[in-house]
Amino acid sequence: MFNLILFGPPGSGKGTQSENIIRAYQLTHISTGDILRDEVSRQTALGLEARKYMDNGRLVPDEVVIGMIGAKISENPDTRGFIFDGFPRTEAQAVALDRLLAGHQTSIDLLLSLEVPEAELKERLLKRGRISGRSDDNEAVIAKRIAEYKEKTEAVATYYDKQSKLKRIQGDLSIPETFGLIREAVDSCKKAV
Ligand code: B4P
Repeated sequence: MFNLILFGPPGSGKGTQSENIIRAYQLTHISTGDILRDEVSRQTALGLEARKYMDNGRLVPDEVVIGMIGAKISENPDTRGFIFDGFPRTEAQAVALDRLLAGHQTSIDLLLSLEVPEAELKERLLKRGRISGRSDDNEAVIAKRIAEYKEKTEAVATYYDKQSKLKRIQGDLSIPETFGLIREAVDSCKKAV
């Protein structure tokens, strides 16, 4: 199995580049943002709870998100590997993910960190907000999401850097150009090819 984390601040292109990676490497995509938005749109109990956090730019509590991930990993025993998009977002989530994967005799191979300047992040998310109407893509919530990222999520990169699994990727190029850099990084990690 080849297991990849796509990491970065809100709007750095995790969802966008995940689509390219899945096509190229046939990995199973697990996006906590997509799962949570699906729960919200179906108005499940979990969704109604999660919405309170998402609409305020805050992270959904660790225990909720970790439970969702454990179920998804168990549902895909024969996969070539997973791409984790938007997870882990706290050090506690990273520790839980390592433990969950160890329970399936596998582990994270690579964390790709998409690096994008803050002004560009804000511009992208405001633009998406105008087109998609996503309720968390407005100026006040975007600022909170970026602050939350700095306070709680950045530490995840350090956690995997200590395991020599971190690779930084320039994320403010065009979508194909950034994907070219991702391909180079994944292909140099021999298990993926
Ligand atoms: P996510 O769904 O993960 O969303 P995101 O971080 O905002 O966006 P992403 O980085 O995927 O950006 P995208 O490709 O779409 O999280 C949403 C919320 O869910 C969080 O705030 C949190 O509340 C909750 N949540 C999710 N996971 C959680 C977890 N593990 N724990 C707790 N809470 C969790 O790109 C954005 C825009 O930029 C798009 O419009 C795209 O077209 C554009 N773009 C992308 N690449 C570009 C490029 N190279 N050039 C120009 N534009 C580009």
